[in-house]
Amino acid sequence: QKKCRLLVIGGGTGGCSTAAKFVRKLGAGNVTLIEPSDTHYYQPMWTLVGGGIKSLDDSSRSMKSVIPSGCEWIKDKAVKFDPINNTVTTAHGTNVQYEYLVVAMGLQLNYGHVTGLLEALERDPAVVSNYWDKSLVKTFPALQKLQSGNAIFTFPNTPIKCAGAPQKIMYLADDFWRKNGRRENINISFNTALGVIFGVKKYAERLSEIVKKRNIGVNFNLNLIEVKPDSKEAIFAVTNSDKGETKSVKYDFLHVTPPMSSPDALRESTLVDQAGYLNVNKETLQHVEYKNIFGIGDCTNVPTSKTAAAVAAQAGILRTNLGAVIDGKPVQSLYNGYTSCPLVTSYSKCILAEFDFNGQPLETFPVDQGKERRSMFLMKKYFMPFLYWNGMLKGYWNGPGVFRKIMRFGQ
Ligand code: FAD
Ligand code: UQ1
Repeated sequence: QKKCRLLVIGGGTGGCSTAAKFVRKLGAGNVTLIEPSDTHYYQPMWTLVGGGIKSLDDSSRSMKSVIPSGCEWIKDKAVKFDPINNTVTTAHGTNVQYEYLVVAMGLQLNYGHVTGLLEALERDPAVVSNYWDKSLVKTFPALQKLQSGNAIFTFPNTPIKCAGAPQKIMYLADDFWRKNGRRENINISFNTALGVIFGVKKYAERLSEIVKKRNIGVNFNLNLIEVKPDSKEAIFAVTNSDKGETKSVKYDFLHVTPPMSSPDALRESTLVDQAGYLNVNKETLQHVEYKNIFGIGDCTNVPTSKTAAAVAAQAGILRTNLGAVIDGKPVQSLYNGYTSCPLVTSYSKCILAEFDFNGQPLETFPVDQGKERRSMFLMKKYFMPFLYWNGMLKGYWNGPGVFRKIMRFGQ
């Protein structure tokens, strides 16, 4: 049995930022973090790794180096939550008792929910996925190898992290194959379980123009359910048909975005809503039932697009509100749903989507960010990683809200 004032579950984007902020508030020795991995990845870089612009190494640091000093790290998995007795149990049987708990467990990738997919990822070099370090390293070699045929990119029927990523890699692939003179021999299609190309109207309109101009086929309401590497077939369920219709497509290249869910250990706890996500107040990030528990990032039921940019904005809200609870004051800082998705559209351009809970654009810069811009690409490639490692993980970055207010002053 261990005891601490604040316990953080998960050493990803949200967990490290939170731990850094609260080691400063509570002092060394008062914050404990549970995280099983040795490596911390800057996942937003994975689109660029898939495109061969950066390496997997560029996106990683040792977990030890990103957990703030003064924070105790238990290198283990949380498996049981007992919010009545304020205790979390790990896989190796350690019980940790806390005064305050922050849950930042991210999303679980369910590759196994698509029949044959794990096997295909293992033995077919043409089946790749940017969402998992193991399969991400296959993406660029497969882009280089493909000379002709059908290239398929999928989007599943569950919430996912970075909803733009399934198509960002498609735009990089399109640009890559054009530059290498092969594009005429390759058919590109985006097969998505959704009925729209992007959830925010402004950016969806721009992306629709782009796919049209680049001769990329978009097929809505198709959910990948099976991959057959022997016959090179991808089987999709037609989601708007009630007759159980399926559609089989031959692939020569297949980029899969897997179905995702809240992690099993969290889903099986009493802390979640019906869909299995941590049940928090979307504006204060405080658990709806247990006032000493807060949530941040992808594992919560906060109804905004799941990104590191959203986590940045949430980190500021969480710092204020959990800080208030610790000090015996009321919670009052309210999250507007800010999230951002840098939609990489080629090897030199990016549309920087930024929006709120209502899908209203909330753009930082005083220019039309719906346009493909080189400046935004450079920011994504060079500035964001710097900001992430040196600002965000150290607890100093709460998103660009302040800058937006300054730069758009008077508009
Ligand atoms: P994570 O950072 O995923 O961290 C969760 C942590 O919890 C992990 O370290 C995990 O090991 C740990 N954990 C899980 N289960 C347990 C357990 N039982 N016990 C203890 N620990 C546990 N965001 C952007 O803002 N911009 C982008 O351009 C962008 N592009 C992306 C592209 C790709 C390909 C991917 C995969 C993601 C992208 N994202 C992007 C999304 C971004 O990476 C996530 O939204 C962000 O990392 C979420 O932070 P988090 O703390 O909620 O979860
Ligand atoms: C952001 O804050 C963030 O988290 C560090 C990202 O994740 C990598 C982003 O992609 C973006 C776009 C932001 C927003 C920041 C600015 C300066 C617009």
